[in-house]
Amino acid sequence: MALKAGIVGLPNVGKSTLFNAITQAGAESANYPFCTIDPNVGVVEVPDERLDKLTELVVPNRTVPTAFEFVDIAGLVRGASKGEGLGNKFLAHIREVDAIVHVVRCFEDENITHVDGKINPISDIQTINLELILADLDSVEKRIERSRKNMKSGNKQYAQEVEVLERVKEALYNDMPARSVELSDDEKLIVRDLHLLTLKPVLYAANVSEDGVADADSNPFVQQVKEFAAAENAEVVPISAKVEAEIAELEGDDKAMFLEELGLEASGLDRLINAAYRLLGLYTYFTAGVQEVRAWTIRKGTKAPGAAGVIHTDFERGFIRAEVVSYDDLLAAGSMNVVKERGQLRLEGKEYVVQDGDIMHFRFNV
Ligand SMILES: Nc1nc2c(ncn2[C@@H]2O[C@H](COP(=O)(O)OP(=O)(O)O)[C@@H](O)[C@H]2O)c(=O)[nH]1
Ligand SMILES: [Mg+2]
Repeated sequence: MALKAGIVGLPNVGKSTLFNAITQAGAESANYPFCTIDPNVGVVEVPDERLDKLTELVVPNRTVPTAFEFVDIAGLVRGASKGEGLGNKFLAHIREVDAIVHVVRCFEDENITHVDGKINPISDIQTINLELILADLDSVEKRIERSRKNMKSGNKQYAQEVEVLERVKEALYNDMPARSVELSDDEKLIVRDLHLLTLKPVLYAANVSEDGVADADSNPFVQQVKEFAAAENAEVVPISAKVEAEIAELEGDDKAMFLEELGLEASGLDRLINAAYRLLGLYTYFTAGVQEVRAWTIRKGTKAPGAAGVIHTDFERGFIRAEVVSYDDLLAAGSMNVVKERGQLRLEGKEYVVQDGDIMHFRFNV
């Protein structure tokens, strides 16, 4: 399951700098066979304190975090929806990702040209959003036209389709993203078909200058972005791409010293990665044995057999039952034996919906 977050933004806002920092943090690609080999795609491991604690408890031969992919999507300029720059190619790349990290320039630097000549994060965001909205409007209008023709057959399904799509179109006309339209589950299915760009969840990465990174919240540009994002219920992660790129090259004590010099407690990258992971609607479950303690990624709402299938399709096909204990129960008990004594190891069947933090052991037969 290769879930992807795409990094978008205007030219010269720091997308590639951020992407390089993310990929330099380095993931053992052998552990993640699902990952694409492409210079613009990087694998990131998800930092998880629970995995560290489980490792201390079990002392396995190896520990493997879960991971997902970041894609550096270059080339968006004003007019992309009309074919400017990389135009449609760029938009096609966005269509393939599951969530969007929108990098916004909040740093000033005379040496780095801004495409519009001055720093204005809100206008930058709107420029990008407008291109996405225009592309979606195109898709929606085409589909409405088709559905109207099909309505003549008398099939009620098309009338409903037109009604829903008209609501989405109305929002787009008012410069609102498709995700702002409230839809029932049935309606979502209709809209999902169109793979709209503005339906994808978004978070904003406010790229601040290296000297302002410790106090990013008082940066007026960051404040503007936060206000804007609040209206869309979107998260903002202030980060200095340049600092992160420098941190990514350091290790151990050097890294700690550098962070201290900057007045930072931790790298902003971890926060960004975790925020993107949440944005993708993902849960983590664990397997914990002496060979390996490992984190696995599922979508919220996945049932036990589906979760087993993330490890191997055989596990899903031959699924019998799962032994499950919650992370909190295992941590409080201190060992699997105590968990069993306390009766906290549950046997769950095919209908069990896996929870974030579950520790699972699958019984299967193929
Ligand atoms: N001063 C400063 N420069 C930055 C920062 N982030 C990126 N840059 C510089 O801005 C330029 C464009 O960055 P790049 O990552 O290539 O932008 P992209 O076009 O969005 O991929 C490069 O020269 C970077 O070194 C930052 O936080 N502060
Ligand atoms: Mg770039």
